[in-house]
Amino acid sequence: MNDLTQPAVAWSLAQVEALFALPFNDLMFQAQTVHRRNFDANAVQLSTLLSIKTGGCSEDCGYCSQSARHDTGLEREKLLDVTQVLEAAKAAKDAGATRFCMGAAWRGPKDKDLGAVTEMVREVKALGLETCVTLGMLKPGQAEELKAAGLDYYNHNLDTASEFYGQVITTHTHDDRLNTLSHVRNAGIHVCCGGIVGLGESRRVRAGLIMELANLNPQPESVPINMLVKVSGTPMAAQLGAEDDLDPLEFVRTIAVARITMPASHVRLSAGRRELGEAVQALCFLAGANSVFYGDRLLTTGNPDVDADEALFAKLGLKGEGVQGRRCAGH
Ligand code: SAM
Ligand code: DTB
Ligand code: SF4
Repeated sequence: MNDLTQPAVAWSLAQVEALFALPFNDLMFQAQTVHRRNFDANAVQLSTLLSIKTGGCSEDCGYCSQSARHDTGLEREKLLDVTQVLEAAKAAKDAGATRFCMGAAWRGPKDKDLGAVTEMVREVKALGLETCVTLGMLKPGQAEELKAAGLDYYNHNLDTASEFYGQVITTHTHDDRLNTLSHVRNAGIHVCCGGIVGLGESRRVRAGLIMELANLNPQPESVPINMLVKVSGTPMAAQLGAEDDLDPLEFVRTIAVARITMPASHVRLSAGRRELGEAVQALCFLAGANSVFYGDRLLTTGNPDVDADEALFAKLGLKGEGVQGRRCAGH
């Protein structure tokens, strides 16, 4: 078997495509080997999400329930108060989450909104949780304000390969995403950056996405991989039929390739986990996924409830834990 796991200066598309093309068992073996070298193989990091500002987003991301341009029946809400956020954060902590992620449906935060979010970050952090926010594109100086409030992670996904980006989103560009990611990095905030699959993209596009993520320097500390949840009223739900659904084993391959190419990153099973079912999730953990969104809701769509996750973790002998589960030193 070819060892494609050696650190590369930069991953080429051909190398990443070669990983995707491996016989399944060889791919799983390589992914599991890389995983065990870097992490406790039975530990899963638990992040809980809260939508702090729902709906009415100016952007046109073709998969998203929260775009003002799509008629998904979602009610637009204003920014939550800090007391509502703290209540949810306490509940997440009591349930065992170690990171609390707050998401806002914005193209980017206005300065007055950022003030309210920094207060949320301070208060959530004071509970002893890691903090993460996802607020869209940042202007110069905004990442520094978030950092000063104690923000640990900023989530901003590349979502899909640059060649496919314009077929899914037209109101901002792939380069805009890279620009925000560099603001986040330069401010000294950890990067949470992943993507979405199941958009009817080819394997080459999936490989391109993983290559672009793996070639971020440094690599993102967290890599959420979302499986499209078809929300009725979105362009993606209108365009894609059941025949376009991503084969679950191809999703597992995507996780394995992310693990091999980003050996020290937490790879997170994100949207669409409920639809994957237990057996596919178990294969994803074997392929090197070691983080999940934990809690009954994501932003606007459902997630396995906490009881179901506890039962699954018990069956698999997995334990929920934070970054202290890492074996090697680093971020
Ligand atoms: N507005 C911010 C942004 O775009 O960065 C943050 C929130 S946005 C909802 C976060 C991520 O959720 C997107 O980048 C996408 O990967 C994922 N996502 C959104 N809608 C989804 C859906 N219907 N199915 C799967 N993933 C989805
Ligand atoms: C990410 O990559 N996935 C999360 C988080 N980052 C913000 C969001 C998933 C959203 C799924 C669709 C919804 O619930 O609206
Ligand atoms: Fe807005 Fe983010 Fe949804 Fe795009 S993915 S429409 S930017 S909330």
